[in-house]
Amino acid sequence: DDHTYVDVLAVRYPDGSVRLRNPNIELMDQDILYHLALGSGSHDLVEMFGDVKFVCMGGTPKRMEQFAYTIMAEIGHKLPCGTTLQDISQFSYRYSMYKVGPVLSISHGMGIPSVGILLHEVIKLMYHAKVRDPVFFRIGTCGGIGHEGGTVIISEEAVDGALKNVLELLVLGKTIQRPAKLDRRLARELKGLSDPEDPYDTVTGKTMCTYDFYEGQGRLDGAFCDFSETDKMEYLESIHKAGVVNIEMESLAFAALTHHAGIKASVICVTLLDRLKGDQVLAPKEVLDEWQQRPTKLVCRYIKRYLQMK
Ligand code: R2B
Ligand code: URA
Repeated sequence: DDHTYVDVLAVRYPDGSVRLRNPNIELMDQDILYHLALGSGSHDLVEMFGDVKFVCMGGTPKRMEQFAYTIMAEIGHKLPCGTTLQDISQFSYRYSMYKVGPVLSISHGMGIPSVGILLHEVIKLMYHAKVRDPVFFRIGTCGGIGHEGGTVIISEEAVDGALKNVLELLVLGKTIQRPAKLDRRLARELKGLSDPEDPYDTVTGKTMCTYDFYEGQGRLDGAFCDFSETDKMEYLESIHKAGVVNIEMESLAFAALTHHAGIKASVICVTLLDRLKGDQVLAPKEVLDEWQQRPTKLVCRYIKRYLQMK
């Protein structure tokens, strides 16, 4: 609902399938999606991916494999007898990708460059496979700003380290800007699916996206630090006042590139700590593992609802 009618027309075909804002692709006799180990010449992408409806991304291959198994159980998807889930992109040695019926589960690595490369190829994959109206989710981790560890945060929009709501990219030596907008309605719908009985909060707000985990997020505990604890706290308090509820490292590219492609998208992260209280991730591994299931639960609920409505 953030798109104007004209905007949507420019980036979608009338049937809802993804149109590329790049005239070069349809002129090529094949398109190699190098980092996915797939290609339009070597694979029947319509046959393999034509039924995709949801694309879920998260940082690590292990978590996205787990997500694939979780969504498989939740939607009651059965694999052909005697087969197991396969990492479709295993021979890229870069990203992992699993397909469970209408759901793709893909790892995106850490940071804007990594998720950016993946989004170029996944958006092209949607185009080649003639997928209609796909919905993209990022399920991830973050640092909370005024929210304790274990809180689920749904992003309303993404901002950079200077609170700008745009992704800046250097193209041919010039900086271009793309608005980092997320689908507000989708964010509200996800918030509406949170269970009041959950023993943790689910909140919405602005997400800050940085190019670094340490200095870029105002941490005092990196290998380098040229600012004081007072400087750090002033900065964190100021972004808190500006409505920032969490910090992570991919939302800006995720929001900007999906928006540019006319694809509905949402970012749902769990906080690993409250950055107003510290820098180090201290929670034990078992606790961190349980927390990381929380954004997954919300997305599973959304997907299940959607499939039941059909
Ligand atoms: C959250 O966690 C990672 C850094 O630890 C990064 O990918 C992010 O956005
Ligand atoms: N991921 C981040 O980017 N920052 C944090 O503080 C925790 C996880």
